[in-house]
Order: sequence, then structure tokens, then C-alpha cells
Amino acid sequence: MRTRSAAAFLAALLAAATLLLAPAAPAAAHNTLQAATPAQDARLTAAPTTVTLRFLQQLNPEFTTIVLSDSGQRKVPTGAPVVDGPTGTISVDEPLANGTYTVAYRVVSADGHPVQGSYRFTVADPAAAAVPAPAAATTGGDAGPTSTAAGPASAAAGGDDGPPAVLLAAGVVVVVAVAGAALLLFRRRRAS
Ligand SMILES: [Cu+2]
Repeated sequence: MRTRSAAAFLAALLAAATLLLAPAAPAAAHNTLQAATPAQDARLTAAPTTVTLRFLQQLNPEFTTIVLSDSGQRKVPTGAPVVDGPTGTISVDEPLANGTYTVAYRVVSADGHPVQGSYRFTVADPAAAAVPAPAAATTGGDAGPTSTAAGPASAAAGGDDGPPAVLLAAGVVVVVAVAGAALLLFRRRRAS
């Protein structure tokens, strides 16, 4: 009888651990970026006039944001996103100078949860001048790679809201340890 209740207790703890893990699963159903033009980390010899992002799921035009900014984190003038099924496109209003640009997006998943991310591409037109750097004014025509101190840690595509796997793993370890201790306690009580 005692053994059975201890086993039931352990089973309950394991069920709790499973519940802890469960919220990570629906992330698979979220919208994700499938393809982009310009592509991530592309180095273009001609400035693009549009940015097109293709996602896994249909986009809602009302909740689709695509923003282009330069290496100084200044917003580049673009048109509003034009949505066609799972694809969103913005037109770039002004010719882009040489430099590194960030495309940031925010869309919603089929379940209504927002998904956001960003990526960079570089314009390196040999015939064009470099974009004037905001702080470290690099005068002279040296078109070397100037973007060393750029924006926030490049959160690669697919920013998600779930807790990191390490935390989940740590949670499972704790739960299993507690379960083991509890089982030991039950056995000691039974023995005494
Ligand atoms: Cu969701």
C-alpha cells in the first residue's frame, strides 16, 4: 500500500514535470521567416529597391511590420508593407548608400501570437560612396568594413517567447531530484 502511494506520488511529480515542458511545444506552430530578399548576411553590389520576406503562414496585413534601418539605427524611408499571402514586401524610397542595414519584422502567427526577428544585409556598391558613419566619422574613400559596433546583439530570425531549453532542462533536473528525495523519504518512513 505504502509503496503504491509512493509510486503514485512519483508519477504525479513526473506529470508536473511534463506540464512544465509542455509550453515549449506550441512554438513549432508559430509563424517563421522562410526566405528573404535581400537574403540574410547578403553582400550586394547594387542597392535593393525592395525588401521581400516570405513566411511559413499567411500574414495579416493589419499586423505586419517590416522596418529597414541603417548602421546608425536610423529608420530608412520605406513604403508600408504590401502583403500577398505569406509574403510581405516594402519598397525602399531612397537609394541606399553603401553600408550594413537591418531588416526588422513583426508578424502574427495563425494562433495570434506575435513573432519578431531581424537580420542584416550589406550594400557594397563599388561605384557608390559609403554611408556617413554617425560617430566615428571615417573620412576618405576607404570602403572597408566599418560596421563593428552595430545595434543590439543580432537576434537572428525567429525571436520566440518560450523559455530557453537550458532553463527547462534545469527544471526537469530539479523535479527529478525532488522526486528521488521524496521516494527516499517514503522508504525510510516505511522502514522505521
Ligand atoms: Cu502561439
